[in-house]
Amino acid sequence: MSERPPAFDLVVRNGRIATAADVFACDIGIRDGRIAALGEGLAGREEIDATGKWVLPGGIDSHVHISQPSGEGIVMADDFASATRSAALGGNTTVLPFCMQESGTTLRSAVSAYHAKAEGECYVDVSFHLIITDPSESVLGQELPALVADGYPSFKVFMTYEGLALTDRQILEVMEVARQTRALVMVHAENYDIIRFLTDRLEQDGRTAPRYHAASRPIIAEREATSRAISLAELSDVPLMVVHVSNREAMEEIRRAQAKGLKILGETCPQYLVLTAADLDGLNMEGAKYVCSPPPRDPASQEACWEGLQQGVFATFSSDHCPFRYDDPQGKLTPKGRTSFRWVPNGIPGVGARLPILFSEGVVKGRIDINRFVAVTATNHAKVYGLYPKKGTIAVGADADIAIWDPELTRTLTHDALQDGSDYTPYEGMEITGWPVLTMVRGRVVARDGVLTGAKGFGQHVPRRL
Ligand code: DUC
Ligand code: ZN
Ligand code: ZN
Repeated sequence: MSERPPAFDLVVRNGRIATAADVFACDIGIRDGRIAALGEGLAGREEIDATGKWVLPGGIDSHVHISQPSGEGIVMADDFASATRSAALGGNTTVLPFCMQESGTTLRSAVSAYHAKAEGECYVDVSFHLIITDPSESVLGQELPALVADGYPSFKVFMTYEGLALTDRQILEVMEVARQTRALVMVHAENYDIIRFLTDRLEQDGRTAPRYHAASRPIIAEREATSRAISLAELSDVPLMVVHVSNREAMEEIRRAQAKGLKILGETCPQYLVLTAADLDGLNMEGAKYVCSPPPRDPASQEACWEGLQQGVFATFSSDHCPFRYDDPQGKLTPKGRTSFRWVPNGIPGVGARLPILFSEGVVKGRIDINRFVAVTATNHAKVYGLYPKKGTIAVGADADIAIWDPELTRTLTHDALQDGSDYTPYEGMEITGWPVLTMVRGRVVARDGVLTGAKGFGQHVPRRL
């Protein structure tokens, strides 16, 4: 008599599983890239022993920038291969980058261009947001509604930056389309005129070093724009995601809106938990390594961002991965950047470091529990952006997107291990306890023990619906 073949392609055995709600011990049976069973004594053609490890939903990073044009002579450090490679090594199974509309071009052409850049290049799954920089009649009337229907139901608008900032009226027009199409607006909330005014004054005073980037974008500028964006969303009766919140005042604006019953969501990022403006003080141009917006603040702001994560004011914890090389004239050391912080490319890498930092500083140090970790790194991203329950949880029927974590593995964070396209990490030297030792996308192991095992091009685009 022949033996019955194993029921599953792959079984993850003996792990402790955490979702956003529960902790339980069982085996996971995987078939055709999806979770087919949770149970005891499951048998598979292949098996992974997760004894002593956490088995978590793979991380979803819903805020990353990849291959985005960033100004004349500046080149972003990551393409889709290098960014998703680093994402996989850092325990992520899906990332959400942006298709940015460039002035004078259509949104549809931006979407096609980013798909062409990503096609055949990705190690993890990818799903695109849009960035709207020119809300023309045809964008609002035709392109946006069609793109929402095609699976791009979230778009970012900027309240600051030359060539990107929208007026309040334009934001209202975008929000109107979001209401009609049930899409989600994401906002970069900083007051453009405050920043322009302070930047001019600082330059006039000869204060041009990278550290003055932080002085040019004070908390008041973020708080005011956050409050205004929330008012515009309230008027428009739409949900709003305030991304990369850096401090208490902005966080409290969001909390107040939530208490009023408004559907205002918030996001914070590793730089606001573990960096401060003092990191921009480095000698020569070293401070440029930390130039991002909003800038890292102070220890009290870090505490506020932790509180926002602990108390659910922030639904998501993302990297805002926006990488430039440091020692490179097309990166942070662009010749113009030496003349003023105004020209230093704005953004820092973080897609590979996000999860280890939150695990170590959050879970291991007792600031958040494992369920909150899963919620703010995976489940809430899937729910907010329309990927749930296909992604973001461990449940029968979900994609087998899984990260296995060794909660006791202690290592110093170095750029080498992250394998992104940049030449530094702003988190160099942090002592991290708890590392992802295996990342699996749709049942396929894409990273194991710090080694990439996935295939370029295995990552797929995932259309979304809210
Ligand atoms: N905003 C982002 O979301 N990323 C990088 C730069 C910025 O201003
Ligand atoms: Zn932004
Ligand atoms: Zn960003």
